[in-house]
Amino acid sequence: YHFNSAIVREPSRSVVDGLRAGEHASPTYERVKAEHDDYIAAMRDAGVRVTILLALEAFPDSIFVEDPALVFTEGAILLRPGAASRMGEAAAIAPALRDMFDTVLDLPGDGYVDGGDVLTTPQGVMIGLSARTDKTGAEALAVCIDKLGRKAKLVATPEGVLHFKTDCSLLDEETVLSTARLARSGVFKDFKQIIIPEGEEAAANALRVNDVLMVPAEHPRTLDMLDRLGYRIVAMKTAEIGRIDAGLSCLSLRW
Ligand code: CIR
Repeated sequence: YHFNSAIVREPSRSVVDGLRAGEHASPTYERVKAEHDDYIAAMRDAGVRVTILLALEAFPDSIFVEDPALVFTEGAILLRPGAASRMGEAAAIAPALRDMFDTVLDLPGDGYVDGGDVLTTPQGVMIGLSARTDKTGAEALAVCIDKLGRKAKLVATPEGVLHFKTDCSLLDEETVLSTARLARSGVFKDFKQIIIPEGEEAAANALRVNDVLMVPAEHPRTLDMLDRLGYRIVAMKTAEIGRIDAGLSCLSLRW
């Protein structure tokens, strides 16, 4: 969670057509843009150098740069997003990554992985199998991660949850924030676990960046709980991006 650098992408006007699993009404471009501007400002306040890529009208979900690639200080990996409308986002972000990283690996084979399914921890990298990330893709990714000198392990995402990280985030070296439904699987048995209050599951996608913890602003009990635990909280509005199933981690690639 110590980061110097991040990549974000400006929302496109087409963001109103972003994918969503439920029946949510569309977000407005203006309100998404406002949430995105606040996010960039919060990242900079946290000491991160932010590179802003241009909007891509052809890809409504391309603001969620976390999904088509995975980055570490050691190098980047171009993924293959599991939603048909998002597959081209990997090629679109490739030139920026090749500019910024000496090593850029391509996910080999024909499997799928969304970066939202990948949780990097000091103990290793967890790859959640989901409707977007299949076993072929996850196994190929584990090989790439190994090449970059890290260890990866495949884990399960709860049924009906978009991404592994929809339901969890890393708070510090040894602590995760998790929904009860994900923690029940035992996946975090080697961590200290902080469980999200019932009904605030969407708060699980928080984002620790250096000294601060960005937390979705719409979840008062979670904010209060984390504040009491001593984290330096920055409450971030996520209601608009939430309409298209996104949270705070989705909006950047960090290293
Ligand atoms: C999608 O369904 O792909 C987007 N509407 C939301 C992606 C959220 N990304 C993430 O959690 N990493």
